[in-house]
Amino acid sequence: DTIVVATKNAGKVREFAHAFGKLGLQVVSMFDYPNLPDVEEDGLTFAENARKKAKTIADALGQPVLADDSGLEVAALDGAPGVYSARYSGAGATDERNNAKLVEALSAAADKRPDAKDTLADGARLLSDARFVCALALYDPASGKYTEAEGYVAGRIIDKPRGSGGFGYDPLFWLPQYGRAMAELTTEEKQAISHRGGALQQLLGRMELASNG
Ligand code: ITT
Repeated sequence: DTIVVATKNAGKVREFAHAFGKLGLQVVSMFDYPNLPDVEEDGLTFAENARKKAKTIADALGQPVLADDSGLEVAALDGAPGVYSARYSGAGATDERNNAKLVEALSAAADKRPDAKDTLADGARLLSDARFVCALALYDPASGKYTEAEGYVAGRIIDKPRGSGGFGYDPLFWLPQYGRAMAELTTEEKQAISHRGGALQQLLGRMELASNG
């Protein structure tokens, strides 16, 4: 059996493939459907964007589709980059450029904030509290119904990248309770604590409830 995930993000595909693989489901992503339209992510919330991605692709394919809209909310930046996380560094944004921009934006004002005084053993500065948010939406064109879930994980932004796992802002996302950055976790470990893992767990519960009537 397969599940279609409306994403072109290779990091997300890897995480969904890992999670759904355990359930015996194979993930099909937008890399397998290169001719489908790009969905304009103009929603004001993660949930809105997730619903739009799921519905657009599900209507095009005529089958249920799961979508993920996610991002980073940084306290010292009043919640930015938020829904703009993927495009934070502008046109041609890459994970590297987004990370560089984040450290630059936070370093400038860091000296003035009491929460930016702490350092790790390697000298990295803790620049701000932050959280990852993940909104999942599964849309079934046959019923016209959405199943939705949201997950969060709290951490702190560091000014020097650590680790080579994960994707996106993971090398800059410090998890105080684990003493590691998100990019220093295996896919399995990340799944157990991440915004995406939490949202997926909740979604699976809601899907079971739905299929049980
Ligand atoms: P799709 O819309 O095709 O799924 P995208 O990369 O554009 O791919 P989003 O619009 O949801 O996805 O943007 C999410 C951005 O937030 C992503 O580019 C990352 O930079 C960041 N992000 C989301 N989840 C993350 C995670 O688990 N670890 C690190 N960064 C994450």
